[in-house]
Amino acid sequence: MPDWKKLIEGKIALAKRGATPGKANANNRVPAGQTEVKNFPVLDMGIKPSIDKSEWSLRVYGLVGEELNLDWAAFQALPQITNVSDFHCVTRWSQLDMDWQGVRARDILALAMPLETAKFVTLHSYDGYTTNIALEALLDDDVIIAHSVLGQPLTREHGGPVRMIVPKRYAWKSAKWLQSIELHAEDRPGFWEVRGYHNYADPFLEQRFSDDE
Ligand SMILES: Nc1nc2c(c(=O)[nH]1)N[C@H]1C(S)=C(S)[C@@H](COP(=O)(O)O)O[C@H]1N2
Ligand SMILES: [Mo]
Repeated sequence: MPDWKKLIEGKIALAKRGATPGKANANNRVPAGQTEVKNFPVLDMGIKPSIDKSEWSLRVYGLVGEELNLDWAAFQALPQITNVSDFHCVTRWSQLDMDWQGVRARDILALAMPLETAKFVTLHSYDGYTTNIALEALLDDDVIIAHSVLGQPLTREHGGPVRMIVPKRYAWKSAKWLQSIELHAEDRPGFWEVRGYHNYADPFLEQRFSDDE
């Protein structure tokens, strides 16, 4: 059992610690308060579920016209893309040029035919983690349900078999070990969002905590 209290307090302390001025790179791709890294750190709550592809499925449910249950073969058969984006963790590291490969989230959502009333989403993960986001945000071109990065299938520690990638938000919105996508009419704060993290989480606006603008 991880020491939840310690993990949560430790992560919040990292996110709150003073910014490191002057570290933003020349093209301004590293947001304020972030430092560029190249070693792709691992960050999670310490439970790293092991899910075999033969047992893996992705469910889309809630306010949908047709509930969806994709197994691995069905997921692989969908149009595959590569999207290069930057990854910003609220604990103040950013890694640039991540070449995520997988299926556009909007292609998978379209298969489930979201109802008019569906406005918000909860991403549920195999480790029990949740995070919330507006449905519209998942329809962007760069949002990908990824199975590979840096030329390799996603390792278990980075969320394999499949994780969400939402480049325009801090990385806690990019749920690892993605299990299901639940659509609702109202917004339902997820694991970190109920613990004071910002609901929207734009790294370029430094929306770290709910009391930031
Ligand atoms: N399921 C799940 N997804 C998660 C987390 C988690 O604890 N569980 N942590 C989030 C946080 S805070 C970050 S910074 C990124 C880190 O991804 P990485 O470990 O691949 O670098 O995953 C996000 N997705
Ligand atoms: Mo994070």
